[in-house]
Amino acid sequence: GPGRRLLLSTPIFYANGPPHLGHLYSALLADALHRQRGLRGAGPGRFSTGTDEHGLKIQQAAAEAGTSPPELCARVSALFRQALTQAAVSFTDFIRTSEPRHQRAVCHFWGALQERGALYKGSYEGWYCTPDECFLPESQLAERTDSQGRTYKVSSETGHEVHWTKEENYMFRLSAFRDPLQKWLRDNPRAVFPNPFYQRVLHWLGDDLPDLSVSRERSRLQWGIPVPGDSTQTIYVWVDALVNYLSVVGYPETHGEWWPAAHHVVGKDILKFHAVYWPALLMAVGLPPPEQILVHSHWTVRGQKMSKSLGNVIDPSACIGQYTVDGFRYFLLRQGVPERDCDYYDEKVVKVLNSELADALGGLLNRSTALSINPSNTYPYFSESCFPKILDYRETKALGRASAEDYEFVVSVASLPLQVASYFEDFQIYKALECIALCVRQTNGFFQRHRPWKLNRNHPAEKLWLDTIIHVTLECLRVFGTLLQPVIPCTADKLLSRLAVEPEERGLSNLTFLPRYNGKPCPFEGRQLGSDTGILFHRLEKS
Ligand code: ME8
Repeated sequence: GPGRRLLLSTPIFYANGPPHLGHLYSALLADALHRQRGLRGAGPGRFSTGTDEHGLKIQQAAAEAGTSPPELCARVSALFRQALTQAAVSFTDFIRTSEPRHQRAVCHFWGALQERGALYKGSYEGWYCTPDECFLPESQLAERTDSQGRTYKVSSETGHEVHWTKEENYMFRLSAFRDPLQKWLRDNPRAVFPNPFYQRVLHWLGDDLPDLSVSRERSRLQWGIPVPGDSTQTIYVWVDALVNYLSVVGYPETHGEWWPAAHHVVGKDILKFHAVYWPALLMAVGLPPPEQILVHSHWTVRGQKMSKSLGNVIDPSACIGQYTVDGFRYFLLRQGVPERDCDYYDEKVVKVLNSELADALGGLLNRSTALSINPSNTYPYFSESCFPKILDYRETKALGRASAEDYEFVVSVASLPLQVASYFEDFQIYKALECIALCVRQTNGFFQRHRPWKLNRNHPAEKLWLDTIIHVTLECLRVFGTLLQPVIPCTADKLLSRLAVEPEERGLSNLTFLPRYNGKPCPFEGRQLGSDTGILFHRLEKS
């Protein structure tokens, strides 16, 4: 409802390497949701992102780079901040897990776990996967053979090698939370979204849920937060990282204003951490689980997994240089489908952007605002005599000049705002964009089939119809521009400014399409249009 607070988050990204396409995709999904909420006037919202800076992975990356972990983290964290800012990701909070405010929150959280009896000290033995920073049960391992014929074990999910490891650890009583987790999910069928991921989590909870090792021996892992009161142990990086969602809202002091109104956007690779461990940890300290976990799949590049060794890692900054900020945002959100993996290749970007942004949307704006058909450069008047309101337009013989096809088209654009809102609600931004693209095509069809450039402005009856055609087209463009703001903020601004739509008229909650068709006044009629007649989106060269 209105006035509701909400915290939207991205994962915090490992500070062991520069940002890539996948990181940006997560951030863009969250950004589009956050911007859309703001435009809806949905209430105070925060949008957090940041970097995950502790753990063996970072320690090793620093050693490889011949530097110290703090130095590496400062450098990589700045790269993330820069990449996200460049991509117009409108985060309100950026957290680094090496910050004192976060360390304080983690220590407090640990204390709360201990106080409530959720931790015990145990000796732990098992297959440990360093790159994934977790112990894995036999059921999640696979055997591999290297070129020398040596067999070794890997995580079947990530393919990373595991080693038999034995150590004294603090253990978290995760097993005690199997029933509460199942109940939480049953009571909240949208807690993990989209549904296939919800099913996956339920399936996991059908199996045994062993206790979780939540600390590492300090001798093996120095780069991390020491266990309060036991300096021989370091807090497990995932406990440390997950608590970031509380430290951004000021845990342990001011989180109450925000928690549990949190929506976490995460990749499917870290679903278990967010949908099993995190809610259990929260329950263990007496806090409710987050409201929603929004899960997306992965991008591959020309059919292959992105990896440093394949040299196919896509650098967001280079793509933005090539396709512009809005171009790249549009492509990723238009083509990325949360439920399944998506494949990236440059030819596809060029094709989508040229056809949908440059030709269809840009072309429509260009043609409908051309001075040759609208010499006064004003928002023209709608004439009811040309386009009278008819509900049963399929039955009735057209009274004005509009055809049954035109009525169908107007009805479909009129339903667009609600449709788009519901797709955003369902984390299907690609579908929202697909609907908008379809309506843009229909509007082009409408404009084209009436050949307004053939109408004579000096002939009174033809002028009414000409102005009505342009009015309807500009109304469509106004709706598209308003709805596209969360995805392509800069292009939408250009479009809306060209249509003389004032900043306070750009909200989503009071968006009405073609009010004159419904007998309501249209505040835009007669208004002088914007003066920037530049190209909305430049066509890209085939790469
Ligand atoms: O896992 N396609 O950080 P991380 C789409 N620090 N998204 C991708 C992707 C791809 N190919 N590759 C990565 C971590 N991502 C932890 C998170 S949160 C408390 C701690 C995205 O740097 C996706 O969202 O490995 C994935 O979950 C995230 O980046 C992992 O980033």
